Amino acid sequence: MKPLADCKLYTFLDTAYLHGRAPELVAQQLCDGGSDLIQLRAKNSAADEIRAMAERILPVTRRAGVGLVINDHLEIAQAVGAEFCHMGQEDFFEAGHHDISEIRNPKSELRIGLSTHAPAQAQRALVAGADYIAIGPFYPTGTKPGAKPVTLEYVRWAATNATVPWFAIGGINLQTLEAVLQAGAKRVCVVSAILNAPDVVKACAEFKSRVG
Ligand code: TZP
Ligand code: MG
Repeated sequence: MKPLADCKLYTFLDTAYLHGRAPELVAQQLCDGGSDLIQLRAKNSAADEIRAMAERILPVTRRAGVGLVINDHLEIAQAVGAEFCHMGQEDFFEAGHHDISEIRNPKSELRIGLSTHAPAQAQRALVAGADYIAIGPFYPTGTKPGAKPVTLEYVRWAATNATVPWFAIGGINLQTLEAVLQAGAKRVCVVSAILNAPDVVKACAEFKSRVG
């Protein structure tokens, strides 16, 4: 896969939006549309189902040179050989961790991303040694109902202060994208605007052409 700093479009295989489609098929469409990273996010699936899905997706992402991120499940990410695991504030800091070295197997190449919702959370994620951070949500989103949107001021803060690659997330669609880019984002996460589009490859490619 390309260096993380060059990864601009981070898309998702969120099982809530699959509507019966095979995960490896959608993974192929996300790759064909130009995703640089793909996260497997399966909030309502059991660990063995998530592992089985990851094993079906990984050959697709590998062939395309796209990094696979496993949400929440560190052991699965490590076991299947995914490139990344993504964790929220509650999975990491609120679970009592302070430094990524506490959870990373020193023999593994697994990289860790952390969600952040405010500059103070970003600062502690950077100190903890996160390989990347996600910042947001910027707009209300059905993908994470109840998450309170933050202002674009947070993008401006990250543009000046973040020392690892950072991705803007939350309610980003082809209409809201411009404001996020204008505020200084260079990398974005897009979930529903791509997975709910009539043509996933085309939607993905549209975002890719806008973020470079
Ligand atoms: N974390 C913050 S917002 C969000 C996550 C996982 C969901 C983003 O989904 P969408 O559909 O792109 O708004
Ligand atoms: Mg989580």
